Amino acid sequence: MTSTTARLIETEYRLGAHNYKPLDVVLSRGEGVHVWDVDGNRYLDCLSAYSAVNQGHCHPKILAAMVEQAQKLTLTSRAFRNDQLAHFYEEIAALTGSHKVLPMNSGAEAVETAIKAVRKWGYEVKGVERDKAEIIVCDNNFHGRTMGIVGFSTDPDAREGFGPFAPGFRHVPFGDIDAFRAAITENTVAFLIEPIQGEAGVLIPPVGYFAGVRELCTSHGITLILDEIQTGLGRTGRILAEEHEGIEADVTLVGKALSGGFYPVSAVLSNTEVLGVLKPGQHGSTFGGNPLACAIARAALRVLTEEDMIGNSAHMGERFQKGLSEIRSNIVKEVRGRGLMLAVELDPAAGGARKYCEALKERGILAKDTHGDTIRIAPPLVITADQVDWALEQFEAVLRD
Ligand code: IF1
Repeated sequence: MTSTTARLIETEYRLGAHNYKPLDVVLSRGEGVHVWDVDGNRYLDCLSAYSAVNQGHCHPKILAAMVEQAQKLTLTSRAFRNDQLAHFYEEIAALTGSHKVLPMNSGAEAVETAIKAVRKWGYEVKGVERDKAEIIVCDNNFHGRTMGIVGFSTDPDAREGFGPFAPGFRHVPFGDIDAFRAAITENTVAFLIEPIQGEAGVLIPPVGYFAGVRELCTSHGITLILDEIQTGLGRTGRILAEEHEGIEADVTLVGKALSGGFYPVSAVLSNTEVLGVLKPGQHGSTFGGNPLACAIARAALRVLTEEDMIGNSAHMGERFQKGLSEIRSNIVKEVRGRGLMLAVELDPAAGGARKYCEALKERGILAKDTHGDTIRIAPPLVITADQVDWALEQFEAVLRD
């Protein structure tokens, strides 16, 4: 480790809150699937900032759109209109088949917005008794870090010491249709769920689970909210992960790659009924829907489709997953995923995934462990076959017997 890296790490440690324990790599440049540290070492990024850089680092067309808009108009507040918002609405609605859009900034803000809207919908449209609305969520969910959201987390690290929390949430095991059916009451207004649980370790539900969930939500008048903030926008090889399940959510949440990693942009996408309950003055955000965010998001969505990153995600994901599954290793318990949302779960006897991520860093791969024994793998969707094959060589070298 050079003195530059050591000095920057020491300063971070001394002055920064310790709410993260990053790998000891100090990055200074990114381009496509690669990032470089301050010492000039190149890495293949297998995290993509938790799927916020699906389009690859510093995509030139998104950068150009950002620079062009930043020189014209960056923020007006929603007290006035701007010439980017309507175009953003049109383009994201067309791409996702949505009828109403509410733009926010962080993913958590989109989640909180959906919770507010669906509760209001429950009282005003469904007729649930005031302050009795219930939202069903899954064990091991991850939807963000705000008070409302960690209040229904089941992860002790995410919620210990932050109480008291808001009521109105019921928990069911992910993938268990009988448990979901049993949790429904007359006060249930929504089911908030990730199509694939990312932070929990890339957990994929049983075949038919979401078809059953969709049917129960429809028959009981329950709003199905799919949190596609991590799974959406090409990550799983489709524009939205719900396509793998052959269903349509009532409300879809997107964020992260909605800006290609250039700017915090998120959005609540819904049918007309749910977002239709919000009237002027009942919800808002200083930066939500600003012209710079909209211009960046428009470019980020355009390159996803123009450069067929979604098709590449499906093809390279299959190649990557097949290669990982063929590694002969006595510490690999399971390889799972869809598209380029992959995970390698190690046997607990291996001593935890972190040290394998450290070993991968030494071989030029940046990957992140989750929940102790799982290495998550999510490179930018622009990865090529040669880069996948090179990455597989590194994973094989680190994981093989
Ligand atoms: C951190 C995790 C991933 C998300 C889903 C909403 C949000 C996220 C499915 C909130 C955000 C981020 C948060 C970031 C690390 C990362 C993460 F490890 F925390 F859990 F991706 F899995 N829904 N996930 O994944 O979006 O408000 O952050 O924009 O907190 O360290 P946000």
